[in-house]
Amino acid sequence: MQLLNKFFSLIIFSCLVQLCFAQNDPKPYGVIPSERQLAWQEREMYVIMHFTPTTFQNKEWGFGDADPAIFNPSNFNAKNIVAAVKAGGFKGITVVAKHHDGFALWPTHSTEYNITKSPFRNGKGDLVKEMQEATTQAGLGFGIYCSPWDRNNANYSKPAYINEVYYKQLEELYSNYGQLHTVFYDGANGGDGYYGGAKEKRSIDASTYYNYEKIWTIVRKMQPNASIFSDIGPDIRWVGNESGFAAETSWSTLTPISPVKDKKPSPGFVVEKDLPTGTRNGTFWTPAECDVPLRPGWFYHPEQDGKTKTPAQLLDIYYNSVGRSASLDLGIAPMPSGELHPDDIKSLREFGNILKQTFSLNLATGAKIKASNVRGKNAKYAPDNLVDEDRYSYYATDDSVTNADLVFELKNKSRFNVIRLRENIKLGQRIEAVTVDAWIDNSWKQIGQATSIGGNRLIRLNKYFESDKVRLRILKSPVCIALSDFGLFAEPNLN
Ligand code: FUL
Repeated sequence: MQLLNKFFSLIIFSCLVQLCFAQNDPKPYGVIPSERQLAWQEREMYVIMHFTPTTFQNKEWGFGDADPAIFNPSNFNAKNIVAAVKAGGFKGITVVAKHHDGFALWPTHSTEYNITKSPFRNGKGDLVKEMQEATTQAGLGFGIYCSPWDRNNANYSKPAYINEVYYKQLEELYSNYGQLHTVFYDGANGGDGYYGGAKEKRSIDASTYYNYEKIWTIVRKMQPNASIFSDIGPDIRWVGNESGFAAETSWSTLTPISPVKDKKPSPGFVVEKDLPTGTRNGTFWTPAECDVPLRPGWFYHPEQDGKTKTPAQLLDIYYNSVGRSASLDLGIAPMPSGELHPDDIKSLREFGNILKQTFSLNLATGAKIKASNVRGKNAKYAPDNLVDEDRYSYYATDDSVTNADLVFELKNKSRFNVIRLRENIKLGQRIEAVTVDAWIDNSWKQIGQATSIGGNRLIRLNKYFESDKVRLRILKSPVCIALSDFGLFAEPNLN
């Protein structure tokens, strides 16, 4: 009898455990983002500014021999540049403090080849500082790019350049320019250059020369909030092209593969074909950044006037970068006067206005939502979480349920052409396939579909649909669902 009692108690106890377990938060799936990466995901768009003596030579890659005297922008005003960027809706500015030509835009102690040798502000200028102050004042994040490749330095390719010049430059930049939200590490490495007058070709072993492990340690110590961008992360990966597009299926995780067995993958030394898609269930949380210039080149060239990307082209890029869980890092390039071209300012402003108009009203807000399953029937995981403004409150299913149907009865019949989905990525990237249907003429019609979701997925439809009922079908996920956002939006002026 006692044995039977014990047996029943055990059963009751295990049922209680199961009940409680069903109401616990889902376990994270795979690797998850750091706080720094969550902040990066929310930032979505920033710009990168290229402006050095190379601009005055009308080149894309300065050889490293330009006379500093040519760097003389008569109308440079950081506030004007920042205002144009802000009007575009961008939330940060990265300054190329030194490009491959080796010219430092700040008064560095590491090399003579710097802004104090130019006529800018009578040799007393610091362009990085001016940009940092204007950027911070406008409430935007500031970032820095200091090219590892230096075509001016006589010691490039020898340890002396790394130890006595490059690390020193990073330390100066990471200690004197406030809190950075991102730092950019470029993969372009070695080749011909001026190299202190040697004018020759120099090559380096990209997997070992810079000792990136040491560089990451410097960044983490001096700028703990800065997301590190490079071909392989560690925080943000290059998307593998400069056209501004992530792959249709773009995972936020990556397992970087070395092109040579027994050598470590590094910036400039990685199998690039995996970068647009990332790696499903990859070893690291390393989402993509899409870097693409506003004009054809990263630097200003007068012959490219008239070729500034139009607001429509920028929107296309936006939906294929930010809309695929990546970030958009748009290149801006002042003219030799130090100003942005009026076409560039106009395009940025119009792009920003369209985004503002599109996303200011979520037509799914206030919808009545029915879900095929709610985790533990617990209000904490109810589908209402999908239409609040919180990126991390979420709808979840029971552990055993890996697909779901959600029907949204909209407050009003609505016309829309953009669908937004976000997972609660604090629990990893889970979903692999969804479809979206609209109730039209008394039946469900499929209007959209997507694969990877992650921190932000925008499905831009090829026309407007009008309905008062929309259905989201989550078709494939290796584990239970943890979706945080569902939105419906209408772009203005689409034919
Ligand atoms: C590239 C560089 O080689 C380009 O000149 C530019 O700076 C771009 C952002 O990164 O790899």
